[in-house]
Amino acid sequence: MSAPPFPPGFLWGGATAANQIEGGYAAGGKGLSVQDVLPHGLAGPRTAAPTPDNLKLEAIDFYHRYAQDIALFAEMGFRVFRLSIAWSRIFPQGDEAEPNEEGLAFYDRVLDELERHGIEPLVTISHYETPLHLAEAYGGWANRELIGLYERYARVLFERYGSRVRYWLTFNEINSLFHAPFMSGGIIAPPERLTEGLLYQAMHHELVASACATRLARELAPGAQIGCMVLAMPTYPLTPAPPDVLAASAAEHANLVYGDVQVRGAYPGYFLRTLREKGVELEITDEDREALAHTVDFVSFSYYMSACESASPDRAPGAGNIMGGIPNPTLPASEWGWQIDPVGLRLVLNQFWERWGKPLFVVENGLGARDELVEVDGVRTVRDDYRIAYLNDHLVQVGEAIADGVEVLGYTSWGCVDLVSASTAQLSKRYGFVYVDRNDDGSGTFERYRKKSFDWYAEVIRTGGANL
Ligand code: BGP
Repeated sequence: MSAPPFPPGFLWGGATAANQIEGGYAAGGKGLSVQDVLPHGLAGPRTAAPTPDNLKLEAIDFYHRYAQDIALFAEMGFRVFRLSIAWSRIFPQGDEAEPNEEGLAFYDRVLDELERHGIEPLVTISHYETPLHLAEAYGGWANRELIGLYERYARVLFERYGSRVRYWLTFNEINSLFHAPFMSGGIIAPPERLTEGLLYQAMHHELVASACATRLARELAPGAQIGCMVLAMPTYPLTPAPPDVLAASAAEHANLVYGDVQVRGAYPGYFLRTLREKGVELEITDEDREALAHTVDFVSFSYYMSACESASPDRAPGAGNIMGGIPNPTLPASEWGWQIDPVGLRLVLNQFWERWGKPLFVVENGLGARDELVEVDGVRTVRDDYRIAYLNDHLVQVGEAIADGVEVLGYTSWGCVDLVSASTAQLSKRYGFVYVDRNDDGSGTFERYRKKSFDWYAEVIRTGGANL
């Protein structure tokens, strides 16, 4: 057998987001974020104030247990850990003049702990965590003022952590805005104003804000590498009929436009045509155009599934997570209907590399499943062979893409410790190598247990992928 294709400096690790792990929703001066009023995830509705059934309020208590979790990641040999900074810990309302020192100090401690274990941080600046006040008082990202407020927040982060964090992501899954306007963009608008035009304008504001942060990083944190982050979902034509191929290509364009702007610095022609046809006129200032020219250093993405598209007017309704899409009849699916397609990951890596020529980072991938805690020789564990199989098959395809010549910086498996699911807001949809004793009804001890996949992943990292 030939040597595994993963380069020696490959960044193996795991990924999380503040609202899904931290808890401590009101601790240390933290303000509310949109997540604190979303007890049911994507299914909605949002509540007027935090309610006890919202598992994110305590999540898995990483806020108090981060040292224990990071030690477990170190035990697996992680070289990188993806975390997000909760915007409302730093600016509780989002629009204060000065940041909250207690919030900043918390991330100092987390970074200290990572440093102690030689784990590189990968920081998402905004992961579905818009401060609630910015949603309620400003209407979220539909309001141009958020660009300046985000820039102020990013400035504080670069000044405080710029010398110790090399890899930054500006917005998690920036292309989810149309599919989850409130969770993704804090957008609140009366139904008659919640139009496509408004969402395109919000998208533009996020793209400008992302570019402004990149420009700022060049000045304040010259060693920093700034990445965009998109939800990648390759879309295949449902049949080989050219209209279906065209429909699939249009669905892909709707996602690729974000990377096109963040990598190339301007809106592509196909997108301008879409706007014209929809009668949408974006407000784009000269300053916006200048800002957009500040493009990213690398492209990161989440990958869970692929989907199909068809030109047929009676196309089946969407299934799956945020993006929907027609299920692929040739593929198996997870319990939540997410189509399992390891080869799609190789395809997407090649597509992004050929399109943008920037180093790529797989910053989310994994299998959500219901795990059963069992006792083996007096030790509590989960026999999650299904998860091992999923991750193994996907990592094999990452290896294939590297062998194809694609530059891949690293791989962070999603939810390396069990966390609250974004779409269901429950804990029973688990992704981790580490089981957390917490249940959907809020019961549990918060104890951590190593699953079978824990030892498997440690071995993947130790051998540089030779055991795949
Ligand atoms: C992505 C999000 C994550 C995450 C993941 C898994 O869309 O960036 O926050 O949760 O999907 O989704 P879920 O938790 O819904 O299973």
